[in-house]
Amino acid sequence: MRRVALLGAALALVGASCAPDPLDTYAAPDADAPPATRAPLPTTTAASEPVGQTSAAPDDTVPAPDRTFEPNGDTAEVRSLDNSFVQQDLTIEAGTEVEWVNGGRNDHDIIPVDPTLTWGIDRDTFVPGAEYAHVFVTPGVFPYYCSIHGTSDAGMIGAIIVTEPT
Ligand SMILES: [Cu+2]
Repeated sequence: MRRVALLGAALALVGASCAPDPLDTYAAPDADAPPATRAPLPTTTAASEPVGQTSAAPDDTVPAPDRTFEPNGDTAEVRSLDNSFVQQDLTIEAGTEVEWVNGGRNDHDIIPVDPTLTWGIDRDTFVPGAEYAHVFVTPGVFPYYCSIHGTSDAGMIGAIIVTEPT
């Protein structure tokens, strides 16, 4: 009988001393911070939705893809010289066709830095005088380079900066 009483007292002590304290200290900081920082996000998403095309919206099993825009008929030219792209950083609206012209005396190539992208042209095809065109339909920054005269971040490099149509 005495043992049972002691055990009961010990359990009561353990329960009383451990449970409340950690909960109090964790609850306070978490309660305030997240709502303040997350509140603006839904507003931005909702505001931009009507502008874009919503063909992919119903499929909720796949992450939302980048927004794409139809070709707009505009073209912009980049000259591939020996050994630089002119102009090096070109800003266009989504839907614009970029046309690279090899205006040099040497072969060049055009390789996107992002290896998952499929546009570009190899040196066997992009000989002096050759042209290569690609329509950029997705807003973003697309760095590229010539692998013969540069690396992904130095030498003969360029970038297409694609903005959302106004
Ligand atoms: Cu080159």
